[in-house]
Amino acid sequence: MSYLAPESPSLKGMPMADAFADPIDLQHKLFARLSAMFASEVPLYDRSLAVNELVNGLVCELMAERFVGLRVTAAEVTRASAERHGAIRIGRPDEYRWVARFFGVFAMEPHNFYSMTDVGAKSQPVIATAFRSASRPEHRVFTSLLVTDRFNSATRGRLENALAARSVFSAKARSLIERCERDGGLSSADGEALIAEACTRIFKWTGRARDYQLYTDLCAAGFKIAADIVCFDSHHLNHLTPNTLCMDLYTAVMKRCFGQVDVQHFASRGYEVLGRLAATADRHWLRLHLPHLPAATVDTLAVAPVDQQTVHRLIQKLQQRLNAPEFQLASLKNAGFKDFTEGPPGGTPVLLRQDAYRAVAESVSFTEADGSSVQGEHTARFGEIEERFYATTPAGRAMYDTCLAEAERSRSSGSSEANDLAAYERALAVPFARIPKTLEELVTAGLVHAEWEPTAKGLAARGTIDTHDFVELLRRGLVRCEGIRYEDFLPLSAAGIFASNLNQYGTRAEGAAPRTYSKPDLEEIIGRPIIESAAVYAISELESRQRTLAALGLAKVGEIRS
Ligand code: OOG
Ligand code: NI
Repeated sequence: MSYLAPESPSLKGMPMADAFADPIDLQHKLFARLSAMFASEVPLYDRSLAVNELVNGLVCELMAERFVGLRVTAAEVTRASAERHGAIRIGRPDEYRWVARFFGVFAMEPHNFYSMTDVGAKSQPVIATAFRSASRPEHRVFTSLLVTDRFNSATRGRLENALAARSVFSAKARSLIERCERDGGLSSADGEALIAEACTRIFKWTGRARDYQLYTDLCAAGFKIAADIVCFDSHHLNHLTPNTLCMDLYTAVMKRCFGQVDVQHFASRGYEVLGRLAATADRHWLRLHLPHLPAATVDTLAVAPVDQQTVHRLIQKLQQRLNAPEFQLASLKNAGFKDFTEGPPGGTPVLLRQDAYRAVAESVSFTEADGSSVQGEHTARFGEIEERFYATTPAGRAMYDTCLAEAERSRSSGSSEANDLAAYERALAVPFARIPKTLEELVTAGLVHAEWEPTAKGLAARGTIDTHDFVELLRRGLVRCEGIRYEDFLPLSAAGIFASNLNQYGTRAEGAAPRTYSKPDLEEIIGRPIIESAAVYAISELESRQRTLAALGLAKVGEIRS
C-alpha cells in the first residue's frame, strides 16, 4: 500500500543541531541559484522571468483595486514569482539514486510514479517521479529515468556503453550527501558547497556531448529523448518552470513580445482576460495565488467592483512597459510560443495549466572516440510556464479526464484553424462546462479537496447543530473551507510536453519483451518509498473534517471513520 507523508529517512527523528542549515532554506537557495544558472544558459528564460514578474505585478495591482485595503509590495510580487519546477532526465539507475539522495538533502521527497512507456501515441521510454517537499511544497523537479529495455539489443548496448563512461556526481558532491545522511543535516557552508556542485556541474548545460553517430542514429530512430540523456555529460535542466498568477495574460504578453500578435490584438485580449479576472477573483483566488499573504489579512478584505476604465488603464500601462527593449523577444533567437495552453480552460480552477515557448536549437560540440570533434545542434530545452489550482478528488479527476478526452475528440474532428485561439477556447469550454468554477461549488460537488474549519458562527452554535454533513454545514455558514492546491504533475500532459518539445510523437518499443514498470521498481532504485500524493490530499482533508467536527461538538477526535 501507500506510504503516507513520511519525512526524509535521513532527517527523521534526528535532533536538529543549531549548526545545521534549515533544509527548506537550502532548498530556496538551491532554486534561486539554479534559476540564475539557467538564466545565464538560456537568454529567453531570463526574459520570460521578467515578463512573468511584470504580469504578476500587474495582476497584483488589479487585486489591490478589487480588494479594498490590499497592498502587495514589489518584494511580495517577487516572492510570489519565485516558485519553480525543473525537469531532468537521467540515464542510469545508480545515477538516479544519487539524484534522489541529493534532493533528500533539500527535504525533497519522491511523489508519485509516472510511467511514460505505455501512454499510447505519446509514449516515451522513461519512468519518473517528482521530488518536492511533502509539507511545504514550492519547488519540485520532475525526474525521468531512461529504461533501456525498450530498445533493440544492439542499440541498448550502445546506450549502456555511452552511459557507463560518465560520472556526473563528483567525489565532493557524494561525500557532502553522505555527510548529510550520516549527521542528519549540513552546515550552511556545506550546503553552499553542494549547491555550487549542482550549479557548476550536476545540472549544468555544457554544450558538449559525445558520439555524434549515436546521437544522429537515436534521433533518426525517433528516440531523441535517449539522445538527450546519453550523449551529454550532465543531468542538464531541460526546463525550469516559473508559476504565473494569470496564464492567459502571460501567454498573450509572450505572443506580443515574439511578434506573433500585433499590439491591437494584444490589447483586446488583455482587456478580455483582465476583465474576467477582475470580475471573478475572490478570497479563494487570493489564497491560492498569493499563499504568502496571511489568511487573517485576506479575511478582512472587502471586495469592490473594478470599473472598465481601471482595466483599460492597467492594459495601457502594460503596453507602455512592453515597449522597453528587454521585452523585444523577436530580436532573440526563438521558435515562438505554443498556440494553446494545456489543461483546463481559464476560469476552471482544477489541477494545473501549462504552456511554453518552443525549444530553440543550441549548438553542441561532440567529442568522438578518436578525440576529434564534430559541431552539431540539439533542440530540446523549452520555456514552460504554469499556473496551479485545486487538487481533485478521484471523482474530480475522473471528470477532468473525461472532459479532456472529449475536448481532444472534438478537436481532432473539428475544422478550426491550427492557431485560432478563440475557436480553441470555445471548443474547450463545451466539455468543461460541467466542471464548476468556484471553490464552494467544487467542494459541494465533491470534485476537489479542501481543508475545513469552523466559523465563529459555527462555534457559537456548538451543541445545537443537528447535521454532520459538510455541504449543509457550509450552506449554513457554520464551517468554511480552503481549497488544497495541486502540487504534482499530470502524466499525460507530461508525455505531451515531451512529445511536442522533442518534435516527435510517440516512440515504439523495439525491445523483444519490454517490461512494464511500476512504482516498486522505482522505489527500489531510489531506496525509499514514493509518496502517493492523492492519499496525502485525502488525509489532510479528512483530518481537517475530524478537527472541525470535534470543535463543533459533533464528534470526538478519533471517532470519525471515513
Ligand atoms: C518532463 C516533462 C514533465 C511537466 O511539466 O509535466 C514536466 C521532461 O520534459 O523531462 O516537466
Ligand atoms: Ni515541466
